[in-house]
Amino acid sequence: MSAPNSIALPLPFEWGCATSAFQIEGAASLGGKLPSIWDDFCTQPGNIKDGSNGLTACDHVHRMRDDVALIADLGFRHYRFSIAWSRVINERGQPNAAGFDFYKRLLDELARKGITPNATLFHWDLPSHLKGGWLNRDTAYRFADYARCVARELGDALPRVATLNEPWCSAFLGYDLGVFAPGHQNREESLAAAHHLMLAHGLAMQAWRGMRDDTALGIVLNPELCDAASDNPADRQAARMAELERNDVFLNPLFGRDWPAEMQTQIGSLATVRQEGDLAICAQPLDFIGLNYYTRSVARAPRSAHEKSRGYAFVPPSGDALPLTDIGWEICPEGLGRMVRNLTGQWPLPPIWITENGAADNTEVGATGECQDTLRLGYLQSHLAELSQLVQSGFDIRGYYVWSLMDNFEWAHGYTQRFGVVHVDYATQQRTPKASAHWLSDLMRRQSIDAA
Ligand code: PNW
Repeated sequence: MSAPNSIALPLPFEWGCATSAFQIEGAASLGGKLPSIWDDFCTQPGNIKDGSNGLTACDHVHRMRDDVALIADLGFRHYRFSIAWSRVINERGQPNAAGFDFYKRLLDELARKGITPNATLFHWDLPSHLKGGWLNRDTAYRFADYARCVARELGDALPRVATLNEPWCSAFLGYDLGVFAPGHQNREESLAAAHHLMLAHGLAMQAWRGMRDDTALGIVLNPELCDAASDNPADRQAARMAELERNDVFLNPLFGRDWPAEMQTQIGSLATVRQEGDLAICAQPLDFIGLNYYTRSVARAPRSAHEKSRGYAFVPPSGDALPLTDIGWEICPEGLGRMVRNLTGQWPLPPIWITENGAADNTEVGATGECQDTLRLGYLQSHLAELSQLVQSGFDIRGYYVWSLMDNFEWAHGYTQRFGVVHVDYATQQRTPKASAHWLSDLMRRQSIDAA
């Protein structure tokens, strides 16, 4: 299998793979690690499809050296991971040395293998002891304290840091749809959480820059590309509302713009949630923006009261319009291009990294010991072809990280969905690179040869 000629990216282009702490680490109470809201959420029956949790996950904390060796062997030169806030900060807000020690060893190991780290401070695993979670403004200030601590303890080894991963998921899946921790279903709460998350982002940027000025700082979003279910004006307005919620609520504050009026009217308590000067805090200059792209969505006009509170409802993909991955998401490579064009047309984005892209393909390891994940392979090929077109037409995209290095805890889906280019047998913790991993290795090797 060789790389198709349609994929050609100019160097220096960052090829990487991505993971997040809760999804792979395990060791949930080792060395004073405290619970997060995802630990709590997993204990409530019905929240996680297979009733599982993150207590062991991929046991990455104990297998870190081997996992880093695997990343290096596959030829990835960049690794995106997240730091578990509740591993490194204790209840009194002081650094937990044992927790930091794990990340110091990870960073040493990455450096030894010539892999550049790309760290995210918050990938949804909020420490449980922070009262009120993202509904409490104080959490934003605690996040800045945490950022300051990471800058002090690990900053020397971190060239690039993202504050938040996909704050839309934390706010809206967590506080409105209730499918993510903490599992609330309250529209006003989700908007308050969104504001506090962006405030936390801005405060953390300020806190980090107060400690050092040699780190590239940014944020990772998962912008929406939403098509209307029909040409009917009510459906078209619904698609617009979905994009406002997912894009404008997060991108506007980053560039000092207020929320769109349609979103402001959805939260009666806005005046008490937002304080004078908040917008200026959110709008810290960004060195980069990370964009995660998996699929497009389709919206229709709202019917139920809850749908009306948000102004839209999603139409679940049927597979008729576009083929689906195993998790049921449409495969829509041209959507990556449309999304990047939409965003760059509306906001003055800094350089872009595609910080996640990938597919659920639940193919198991076969009798021959190989994992032929052809669905994922096709998905990656079509999306990388789209990406190289974008780069060739001048969009400033500097890197691509596949989600994910290895199969892991897929949130509310538990271990039922496999996103890894490396297969994990959870009974033995054995790692087996899939066909997609071999193909990516080959592509990365050829790209570096071509550019030499
Ligand atoms: C992202 N949605 O999650 C996350 O950053 C990863 O942790 C996750 O494993 C990956 O994508 C695959 O799901 C999302 O429902 C989860 O729109 C759900 C949605 C979007 C992103």
